[in-house]
Amino acid sequence: MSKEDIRQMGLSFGADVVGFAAVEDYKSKRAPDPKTLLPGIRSMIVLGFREMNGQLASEVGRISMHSRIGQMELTRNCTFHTAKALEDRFKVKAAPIMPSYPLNMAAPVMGLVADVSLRHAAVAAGLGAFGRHNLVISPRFGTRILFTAILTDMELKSDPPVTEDLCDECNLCVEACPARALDEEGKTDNMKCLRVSQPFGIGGAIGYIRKFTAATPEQQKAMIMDPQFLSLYQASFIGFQYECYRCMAVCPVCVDA
Ligand code: B12
Repeated sequence: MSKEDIRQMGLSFGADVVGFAAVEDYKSKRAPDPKTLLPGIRSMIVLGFREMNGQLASEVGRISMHSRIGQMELTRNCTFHTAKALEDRFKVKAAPIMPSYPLNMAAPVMGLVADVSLRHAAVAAGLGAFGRHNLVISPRFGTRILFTAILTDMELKSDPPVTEDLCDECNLCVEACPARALDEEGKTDNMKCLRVSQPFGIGGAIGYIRKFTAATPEQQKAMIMDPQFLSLYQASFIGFQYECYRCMAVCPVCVDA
């Protein structure tokens, strides 16, 4: 089975781009050593899925989120089916890594460092390069791309890296960030980003529970009908729900629409 056959398999299940990284070329300072995740790991197959232009054109978080939910389903199905097809046909080990959760919620990482840093995996697999917004820019889809991966014991050589500097340092992402989370170069201020991008995330839930437990029974009655609580309830079954996509949306690299 050649890399080209595997690439075609990923594309046929719905990926827009597929790249390969030998495990030695994957370098994330903070994510764990991949050998602790899959014994005998030799390579990573990285899949990229373009984000919808309509999703990013809307200023309404819910409209963007409709697309993102579809996108998450596509990425999960495609990554799982590609991994399963590899195991079924070639007697190899293939462990799919989904786009976001589950994450290690224990301290000190508390959901902020994934088991596999998909941006570093994408860079190692020649699918893009980091930009000023600390996101990976693809030569084909710009910043409008999400990644998943498959860890495997197959021996696959890395695809050639993107050596071109794709970020034109226009600073639009920094200026457009409503949380000012990108002011410091090379670092995203996670807490600032989270407060704006996930108002109904875990931080919002903890704050609400604290307020609720300190409230009087009368106040509690009102709090159960509060839109903030109803949104938290909705997020509890939708999963991570982003209200902000600005750093992706304003990046002009490779955007035709
Ligand atoms: C936790 C998480 C978050 C957290 C923390 C982000 C963070 N700083 O790591 C929060 C909630 C804040 C977040 C926000 C967003 N996220 Co997020 N997130 C993740 C997740 C689940 C884990 C990231 C992780 O492990 N980080 C810890 C490690 C990687 O950090 P690190 O080694 O220290 O590297 C950091 C810096 O050192 C720096 N860096 C490292 N090397 C280099 C090299 C250069 C040259 C430069 C400039 C910088 C740089 O960039 C990193 C980020 O700060 C990944 C999925 C995954 N499994 O990877 C998605 C992921 C990174 N998120 C993604 C996206 C799209 C977003 C948002 C746009 C939200 C949205 N609406 O979707 C924002 C963007 C914020 C931003 N501009 O940084 C995409 C990025 C796709 C892409 N094209 O790069 C990912 C890969 C999800 C996916 N499946 O595609 N995210």
